[in-house]
Amino acid sequence: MWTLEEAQALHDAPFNDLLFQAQTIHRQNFDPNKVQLSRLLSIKTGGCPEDCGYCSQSAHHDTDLKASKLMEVRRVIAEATKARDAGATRYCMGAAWKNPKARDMDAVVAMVEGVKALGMETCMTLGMLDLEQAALLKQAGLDYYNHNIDTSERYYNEIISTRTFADRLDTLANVRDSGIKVCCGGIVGMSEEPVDRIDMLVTLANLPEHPESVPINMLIPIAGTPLADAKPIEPIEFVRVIALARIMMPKSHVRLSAGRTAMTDEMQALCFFAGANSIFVGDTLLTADNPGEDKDTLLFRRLGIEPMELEVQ
Ligand code: SAM
Ligand code: DTB
Ligand code: SF4
Repeated sequence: MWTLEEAQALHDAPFNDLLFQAQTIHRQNFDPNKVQLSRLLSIKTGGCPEDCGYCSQSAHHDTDLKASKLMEVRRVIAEATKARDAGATRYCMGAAWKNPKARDMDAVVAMVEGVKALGMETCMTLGMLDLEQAALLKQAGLDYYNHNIDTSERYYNEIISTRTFADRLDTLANVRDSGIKVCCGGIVGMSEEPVDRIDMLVTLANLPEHPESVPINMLIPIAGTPLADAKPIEPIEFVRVIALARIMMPKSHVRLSAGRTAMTDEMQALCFFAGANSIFVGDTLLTADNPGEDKDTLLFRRLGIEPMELEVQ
């Protein structure tokens, strides 16, 4: 169990000491020159009843986004095939729902089965899940479920009012109990205090089991959302958060998630050194821009990084 004081002391250590420790732990657990590639697809975009202050897809905010219905299964599989052929090993499908409805489950199950049959790992993020829905997804072969705590418990209420921090933890417990692997992280750069970032990592590291994947998103400011003008996080501070995540959850894949288009190559290189070993590839995330294949291929070549192969189960 981590205390906030222990995590804070690590976070505040001289930068070189923090990075040396993070890289040492990283090497004890992973090949330091391999990064896992995931690909996202928004299977149901916009019109979300939740009011997450950062999100382009919330019906509460006046963003430019066009809402759409649930995508057809065969289109999802066609997109996943392209991602696999471009080197992605995990396919992550996201829907802008508070929770999946009973009538959606057949289609969602067919998507998991279809993508799995392509030989990729599957991940979904569909909002809250009850135990029954989690069991159904597990049975379909779902490998991961993404559900983020987003920030500290203290700051959470400033960002989202339509569901609680405890609701998030309940869904995470249902996912864990069903035997699906957990992908859970958060966002930094939402005008939170440093202590909120540290406390978020303490909550993650003190879950009954560490999430197998920990996405660290840097806020992508979206016009029309309450966080459109949030002050960007300072790059060195962002790298400290990655290093802390690596040290506190040594065996988890730490994903350098949203926000890479606003990062320099040097900042991303420091994040990889600090222990990040997963990214989203492709030129879009769910609705926002991502660097795209050419840029990432070039960056990996310059850093001598290679895509991580799928572990044989
Ligand atoms: N609706 C589902 C949910 O919220 O659980 C899944 C999709 S939601 C878009 C997945 C995660 O993306 C959020 O929890 C948040 O951490 C991240 N995210 C959303 N918008 C973002 C933004 N503008 N910048 C950075 N991260 C963002
Ligand atoms: C996560 O932590 N980041 C991804 C994934 N989980 C679903 C989503 C990032 C979304 C970025 C904003 C957008 O594309 O709308
Ligand atoms: Fe809806 Fe997810 Fe966006 Fe929140 S983050 S508004 S739950 S799509």
